[in-house]
Amino acid sequence: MRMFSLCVMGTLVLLVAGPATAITITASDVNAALGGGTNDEVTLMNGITISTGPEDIGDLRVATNGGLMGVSADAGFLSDEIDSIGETVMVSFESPVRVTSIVIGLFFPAGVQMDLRDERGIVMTNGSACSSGCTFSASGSWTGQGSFGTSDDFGGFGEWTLNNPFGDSELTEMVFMADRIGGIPGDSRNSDFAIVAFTLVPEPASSALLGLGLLGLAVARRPRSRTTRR
Ligand SMILES: [Ca+2]
Ligand SMILES: [Ca+2]
Repeated sequence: MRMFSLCVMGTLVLLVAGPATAITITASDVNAALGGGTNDEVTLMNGITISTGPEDIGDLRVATNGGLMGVSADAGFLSDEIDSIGETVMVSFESPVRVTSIVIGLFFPAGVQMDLRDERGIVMTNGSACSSGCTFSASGSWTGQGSFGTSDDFGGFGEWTLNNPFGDSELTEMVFMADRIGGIPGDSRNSDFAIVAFTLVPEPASSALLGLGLLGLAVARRPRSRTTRR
């Protein structure tokens, strides 16, 4: 056990000293943390927390639809999408990060999958880029930075990728919600989507702090004195 702890600590020391590497969180990771069930908040590796956000309508749920696994909130018309009834999904980071990509699913233009309109979503950040909300639409438009597009022509169940969505902005929070197009809440043909994955790069300072935090955790978890053992 002691040797194992030393190995873990050695790895963490390397992590502190090494360059920041990209971390990708998938819906599968969230599902594993949820134990395949539902909850209003779940904490993943590296101090990343996903919750139902300030609105707290419904619980987090990970569902597979058309082969695509996505994070949703389970209230509203569809339990496998973030509905436009005010459901939100919030991703929080312990320390500032730069988000390099976000993959959105079940996001269709008008005429596909019974959607009457191009679906539209909103992401808000506490960084400067989208603090007042950036919109992404199944017409392919995006009001943030970087690029937004799909390569599967909706065969992959409406999978879209936002690349470099917030530029160089550092943030500790992203809040996703569906836009109430036409003001019709709860209409499945209005706007709803799921979060398939996102990739982030810890900022250098936070990367070091993160490593130190984990190091502290490893030290705290070292085997206690055996004097109490009978
Ligand atoms: Ca829902
Ligand atoms: Ca949808």
